[in-house]
Amino acid sequence: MIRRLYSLVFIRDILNRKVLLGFKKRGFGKFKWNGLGGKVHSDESIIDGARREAKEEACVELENLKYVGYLEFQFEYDMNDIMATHVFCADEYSGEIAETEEIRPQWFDYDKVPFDKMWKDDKFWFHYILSNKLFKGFFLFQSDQETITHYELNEVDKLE
Ligand code: 8OG
Repeated sequence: MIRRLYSLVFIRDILNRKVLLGFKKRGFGKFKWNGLGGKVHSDESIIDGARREAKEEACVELENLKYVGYLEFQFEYDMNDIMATHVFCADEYSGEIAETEEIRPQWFDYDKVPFDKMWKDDKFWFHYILSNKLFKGFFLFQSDQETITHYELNEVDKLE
């Protein structure tokens, strides 16, 4: 089994109850809204990977990242491969949020998150992001990347 490391970051505007999502213009997850993130490089920590992706995808600098969730994704087309995704929240940033070649960023009200245009699992765990809870999950998708065959999801007290 190969576990590949990924980061996923949600920037929150707690005061105004908004969360920043990016519309992915190309590659894996194309045409979906998602947090910022991607593959962690072999020469960086997961948190540094999360920071680098936020900068590359939406031009923002993040300091205080909170580790809030751990999700594993598996697709039936390759059962040997697990995408081990470390989920972070950030409540402050510097720099100017901007569109890039890969991502069109946009703020969404907490109650207007576009679940019908996101990965199918997101609606199961997104409430944890908005309520400051820690979580762990596993989602097995059919090869179409749209149908969830099996999942496990839990709120946890701590993440290792
Ligand atoms: O580098 P690339 O953009 O391909 O990385 C994939 C990103 O997508 C990475 O941040 C992890 C994230 N991701 C998945 N599956 C899912 C999913 O089901 N839901 C969400 N919200 N993000 C996902 O790979």
